[in-house]
Amino acid sequence: MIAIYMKLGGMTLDLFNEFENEGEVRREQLASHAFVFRNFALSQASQLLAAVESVQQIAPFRYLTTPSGLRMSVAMTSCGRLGWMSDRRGYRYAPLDPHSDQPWPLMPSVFAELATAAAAEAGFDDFVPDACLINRYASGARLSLHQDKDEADFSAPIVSVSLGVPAIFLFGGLQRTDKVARVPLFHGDVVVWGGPDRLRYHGILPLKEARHAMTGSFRFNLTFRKASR
Ligand code: MD3
Ligand code: FE
Repeated sequence: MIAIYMKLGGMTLDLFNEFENEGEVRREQLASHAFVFRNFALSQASQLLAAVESVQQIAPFRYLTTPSGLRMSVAMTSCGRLGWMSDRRGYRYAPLDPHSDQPWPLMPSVFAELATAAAAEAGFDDFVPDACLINRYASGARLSLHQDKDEADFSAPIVSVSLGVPAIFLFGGLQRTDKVARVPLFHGDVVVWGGPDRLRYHGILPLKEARHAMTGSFRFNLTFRKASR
């Protein structure tokens, strides 16, 4: 195996790996309009991680505070026209990064193209995201059960890309108390959900201590949304 790694901002990038394209794309259906595409992003993983690195140079990862005043364990940043925000005043999308008072970094074309292709694979044509939230999980970081409902338009799907250390994703129903399924998400997996499944409760269990050759101890998740109409 030939692999060349480079350290950049604490993240290890895989510059050349002849087995990078290993793993065939497999489709798993979670619900009528929710799919996991295993390995869908695998061949692009090093380009995606390089793009994460360039976004975080301009808009660094930060720990947001929930409206109730709790610090989230997942570090976040955004790119695209709108970025997701949380503070004492609530959850919302905003065009400026509050850390710089500048627009969020442009959405890298490798991000936008992957999101559009994955949505089409799930039957959602012409998905053009205007917001990409980048979540960074260190060991122990978690996302408790929630719905994604800060967007102006629920008719567009959501696309999520998992990179690095695997995680267990909780897939629930339309009520918080509905039974949840546990679905492992691995490096290169892409999840697409929309239509009647758009408002399902979901979350991520605390990340296990582990290492991935391309991300070290981290898991990154890219979530693509259409936040405005
Ligand atoms: C929702 N992120 O940022 S996306 C979020 O892995 C968020 O960082 C998680 O939830 C993460 O808001 C999970 C994966 C996902 C997959 C399937 C779903 C979310 C889903 C199905 C229905 C609803
Ligand atoms: Fe979510």
